[in-house]
Amino acid sequence: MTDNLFHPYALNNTIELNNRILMAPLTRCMADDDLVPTQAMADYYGRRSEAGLIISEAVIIRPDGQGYPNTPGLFSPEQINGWLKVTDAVHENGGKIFAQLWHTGRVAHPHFFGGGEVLAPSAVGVEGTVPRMRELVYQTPKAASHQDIARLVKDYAQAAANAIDAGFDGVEIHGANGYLIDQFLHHDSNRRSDEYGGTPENMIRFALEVVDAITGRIGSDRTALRISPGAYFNMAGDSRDRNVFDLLLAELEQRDLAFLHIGIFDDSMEFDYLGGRASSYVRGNYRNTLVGVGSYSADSASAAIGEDKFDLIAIGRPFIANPDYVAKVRAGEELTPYSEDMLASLV
Ligand code: FNR
Ligand code: 8K6
Repeated sequence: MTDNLFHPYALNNTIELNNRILMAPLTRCMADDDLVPTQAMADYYGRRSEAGLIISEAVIIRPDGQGYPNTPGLFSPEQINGWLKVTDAVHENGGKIFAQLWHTGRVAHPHFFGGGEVLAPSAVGVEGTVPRMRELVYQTPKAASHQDIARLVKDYAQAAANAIDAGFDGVEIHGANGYLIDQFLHHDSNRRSDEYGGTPENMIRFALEVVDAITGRIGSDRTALRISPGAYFNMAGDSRDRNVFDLLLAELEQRDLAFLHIGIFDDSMEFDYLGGRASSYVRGNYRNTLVGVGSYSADSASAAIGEDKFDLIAIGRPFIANPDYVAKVRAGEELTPYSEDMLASLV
């Protein structure tokens, strides 16, 4: 039974979704060498317009946010024009699309932006090498100065304004999966002792500055946020992180965002310091619209929505394998299983 997925849902007075299925943000590394979206990308997103809402693959807000090859940007006029082709294709087919705004922080690599510093909350690097470019070893980042932080906040807000110019219906701030904003929210990566670290109030400051700068620019009705309260990717957990997210959720609840979205690959993962699943923890501490994600089938997602575990579901890998995911689920047709070799091309 997948009935619960096929009811419309109003995010707010501005945006109503035709169904409860979001296409999850999926990095595909297929932009051109100037990080401009291509016609093939417009076709790819256009084919998936039946989703209630598409969240674009993560889009870097400026050059030093890049950590993987050929990830698209939203900081040059050419990139804005490229995205216009994508948003037009989605709108022509009756869909809606948000841009996911991204800075990878300590997961960035200077190989991609012509050398220079890698910025993060603290000078604590990630171990290992860049996926798909294993010859690139992560370097120790520079702890961002107050001036660096102010510039980052401005650049997030500018990227959000650029997203609206590019025809997006809104933005999802990427505050999840161990990237820059998430690095401020976890003790593993934030060792600061100034007003951006050391206490929950200080550790949430950067995230809230970004949220407030963007909502001030494009409106809270068009702004969403993805977070990973449970550390699982490029990040180590710490029981003290719990207090940070408790306070963050209380603050976010007052901000009327379009939605909050969990960043996780498998929502059956449990975190001892969250008392269980990340989605249950957020649901218990945040009353507004919540998007669940992570290894759900249409059936298990519909059941979870029926049990009020979250309001909307984001579907990732099955959407790579099935451009017509929504139509197939609606008709009860069998889905093509996802496999990693599908990442090699845009279908
Ligand atoms: C992802 N995911 C991801 N998350 C995100 O916030 N921004 C991104 O750009 C990406 N990119 C990405 C690429 C690929 C190839 C995969 C498989 C995943 C995570 C994704 O949004 C989602 O949370 C997970 O895939 C779990 O959902 P599914 O796939 O189990 O439905
Ligand atoms: C967001 C950029 C990603 C670039 C390509 C990502 C490909 C993802 C393939 C799966 C990776 C899984 C990592 C999940 C860790 C879970 C640990 C329990």
